[in-house]
Amino acid sequence: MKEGRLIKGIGGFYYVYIDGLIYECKARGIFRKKKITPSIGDFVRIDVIDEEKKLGVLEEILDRKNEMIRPPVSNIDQAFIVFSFINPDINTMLLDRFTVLAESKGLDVVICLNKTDLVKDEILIKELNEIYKNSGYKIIMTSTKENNGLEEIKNLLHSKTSVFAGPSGVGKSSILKILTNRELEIGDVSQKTGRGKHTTRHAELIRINSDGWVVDTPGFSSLDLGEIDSEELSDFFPEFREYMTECRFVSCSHVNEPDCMVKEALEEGKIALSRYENYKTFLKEIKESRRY
Ligand SMILES: Nc1nc2c(ncn2[C@@H]2O[C@H](COP(=O)(O)OP(=O)(O)O)[C@@H](O)[C@H]2O)c(=O)[nH]1
Ligand SMILES: [Mg+2]
Ligand SMILES: [Zn+2]
Repeated sequence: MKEGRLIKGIGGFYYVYIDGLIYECKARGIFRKKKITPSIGDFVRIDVIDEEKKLGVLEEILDRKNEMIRPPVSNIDQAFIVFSFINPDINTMLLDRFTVLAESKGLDVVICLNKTDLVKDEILIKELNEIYKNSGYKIIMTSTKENNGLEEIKNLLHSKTSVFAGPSGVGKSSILKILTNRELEIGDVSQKTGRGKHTTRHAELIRINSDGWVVDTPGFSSLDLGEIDSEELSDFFPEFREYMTECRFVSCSHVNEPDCMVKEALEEGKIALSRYENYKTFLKEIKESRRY
């Protein structure tokens, strides 16, 4: 048996990368019985049937460190959360949903704001840069049209599996196309809605920098905070962490309680208002969805 990484699945075949070679594999029936669907990103063991033709049988899926559902990808280390400044317009509430979800899966987060070439308003760039730097995130301003910031992204892709997530039309596939030299579906942005029309259909792990992997994902225009509990939500706002341990109540939700150090930090300008407001919105949403 050989160990490798599942990088693509199409029409019942699974493609497994082992030391620079790709084996086309069928899965054993046992997976269906156990209700496990192999997903890209899985570390797997295969039985090689034909070394010359590179054919094999998928025998075993190793334990997953984490998994994402849409599209299914497992064992992810890092999320690049990509938004564009305009066309489509940046939506910081949706951006913060992405950061919360990525935090909840234990991923390193890098925020990428694309289409700087379209921005006339330098203040907008500066403001967003400050908000997210202050939140503890790496933030990279990019343009695929002016080749801005792409090297910086590339330097962060070593020896990690990184997903590129964000709404459609923001330029995820365009960025990855330049970084990987691979044909990826680039969608036109609809003039009417400002959103991308095409989606990236087959998720696939693509090798980059000789030891990294990247995954393009289709865009999402909404995100459900589904599995996150109201008590743990504040853990997923990294800039709250140093203050929330000092709140008077251990169970402080940082909304109405007295002696809340998160609110104090907010008033002192140490926490960005937009981030705090989004926190409150998500908290309300989670509480309402659990009330039945
Ligand atoms: N002006 C500008 N347009 C871009 C940039 N990056 C991508 N686009 C365009 O935005 C549209 C959507 O790009 P695409 O990569 O398909 O976005 P995705 O849906 O996030 O994968 C395409 O028309 C791209 O040519 C950029 O940096 N500047
Ligand atoms: Mg795309
Ligand atoms: Zn508090």
